[in-house]
Amino acid sequence: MSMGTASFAVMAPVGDAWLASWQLLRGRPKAAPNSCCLRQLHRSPGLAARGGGDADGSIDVLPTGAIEGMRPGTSGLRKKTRVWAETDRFTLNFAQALAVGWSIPCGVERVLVCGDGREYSEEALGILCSVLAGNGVKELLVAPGPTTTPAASAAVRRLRLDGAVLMTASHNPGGIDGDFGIKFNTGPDGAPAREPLTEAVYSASLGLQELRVKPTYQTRTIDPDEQYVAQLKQCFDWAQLRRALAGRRVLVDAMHGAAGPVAKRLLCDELGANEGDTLYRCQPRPDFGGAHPDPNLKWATDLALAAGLDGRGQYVQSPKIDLGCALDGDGDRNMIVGAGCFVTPSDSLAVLASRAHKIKWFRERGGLKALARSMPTSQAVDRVAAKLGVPCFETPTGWKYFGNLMDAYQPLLCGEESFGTGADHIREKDGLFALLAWLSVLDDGEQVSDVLKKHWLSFGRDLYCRFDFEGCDSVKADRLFAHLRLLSDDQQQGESYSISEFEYRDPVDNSVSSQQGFVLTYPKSNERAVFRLSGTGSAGATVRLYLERYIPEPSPADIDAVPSIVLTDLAVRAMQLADFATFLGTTVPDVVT
Ligand code: G16
Repeated sequence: MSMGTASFAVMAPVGDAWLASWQLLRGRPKAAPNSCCLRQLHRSPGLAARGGGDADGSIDVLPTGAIEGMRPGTSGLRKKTRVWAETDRFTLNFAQALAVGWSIPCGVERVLVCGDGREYSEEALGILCSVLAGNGVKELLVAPGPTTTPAASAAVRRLRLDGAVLMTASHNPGGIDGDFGIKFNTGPDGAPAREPLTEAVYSASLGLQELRVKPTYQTRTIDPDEQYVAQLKQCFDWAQLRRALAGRRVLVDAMHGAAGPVAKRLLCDELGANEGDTLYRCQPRPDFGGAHPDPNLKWATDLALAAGLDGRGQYVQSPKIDLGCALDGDGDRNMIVGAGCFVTPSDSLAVLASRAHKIKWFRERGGLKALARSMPTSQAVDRVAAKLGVPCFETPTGWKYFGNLMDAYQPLLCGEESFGTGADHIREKDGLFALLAWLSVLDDGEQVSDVLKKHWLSFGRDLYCRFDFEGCDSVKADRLFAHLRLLSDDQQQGESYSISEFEYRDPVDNSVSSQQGFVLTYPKSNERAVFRLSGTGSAGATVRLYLERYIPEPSPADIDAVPSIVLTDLAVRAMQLADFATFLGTTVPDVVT
């Protein structure tokens, strides 16, 4: 990723190799560059500038054809890095489809292009900038280094940009054998593109006939982290945070993702925490140090152990920290742990909601106006909403569904079981926001485990966990969901369960999103299981099974229960009903969180 700081440098910061490759293509050979752009272009049979281009001759118009497989998933298009880097014209085509689907020629003029710094980002940055410029983007803004998704959203909003293109596959592993992705956010709201736009990009990818590429273009370097820190200063009381940090052992694991530098800036430079004690894996690396940058008990094992926990969240040793937070590759996900306890993302949301009055962003704006969670997230937050007398919305999985609610109900707090927490201060989930929110709601000397216990005793406990079945055959996974659809159509009166497919009507714009997973409910035992196909994988299918049991008046044993253990019987019933053994050939999950 670029380290340039000059304003309006001629050429993108990664532009030398790119320029050289284009010069080669245009018959002006320079030293042979070893760039992926060059590889992509030279492997394209018959791909040569048609000549003509735009009126001043600075844009090359090149023939191309459709490439399959460019439908964005839950959050952008994610593929194996090798697909982006080695498939003929893949990145070029997607960049062009993005430009066409987004109608860049009609007013998308100022665009931020940045990312989490994973492998292939430099090459992709060059390609994206040249295609965006070739399609009419007038001002290309780039970041001085790896950038988190929340910082990009903050920058778009505060600088009133027309959008951002983010090079990230979020929590997916990086490296040449890992994943790369591109997502895009609209401006000036800074929100992830909604379905109509992602579908427009997909259909543009299917009809593509030409690439419009500007081999020389200008970029301006801005610092999204500066915008982000300024935004967080509006959300939190800095003096309160300094006190909370000073009295606790806090550890942040950025998993070698983009959040490390901004975590240091916030916690150490701004709030006075000691760097050596507070920061772990906070230097960004293109391959995340070979680790899987997914903040959960399976992958953030060192942080869990520092909190005294094993990979199932069971107490195994004396804790060395009072509060810990792991962040994913692009810094939007978070996992919170306390001394000897793991906080499920669903409980984290519910606790923050019940103590929102302690957080400046909500307190100074008249208190929470609404809460929201994705459908598979536990219903713990619904109980807080009922007590506060505010609406609680249940959306499909995907942060983009919160955008309209954030505009309509301010201030709003929302979250997802997939380690996402956030508010209407930006339009992305925000890992460091979650950490600062936890620091704000803890009373002096209060431990995270005390907070959880008090919460459960007052609202009841939603025991909750998720089973993931990874690398499934897509055809078999589709059959499993067809079977669930049949079950939901055919169910008989009087059965002890009900099963239905989730559909969402956006209360603000009335748009409908169908086929968003199946909900299996056992009303008598206050249990729920949700089946859903992941939308963030890059190969095969991942089937998710979400399990929840509500205990209105938890006993001491319920308070101490480890959800992944006590929900086993519910998991067995749900897997039997859906017939995992036949359709997936297994009932043993790959990951339990
Ligand atoms: C993305 C979205 C989240 C969503 C998650 C679901 O997360 O931004 O809003 O909850 O995907 O993932 P899946 O479809 O695999 O269950 P991220 O952090 O990967 O961008």
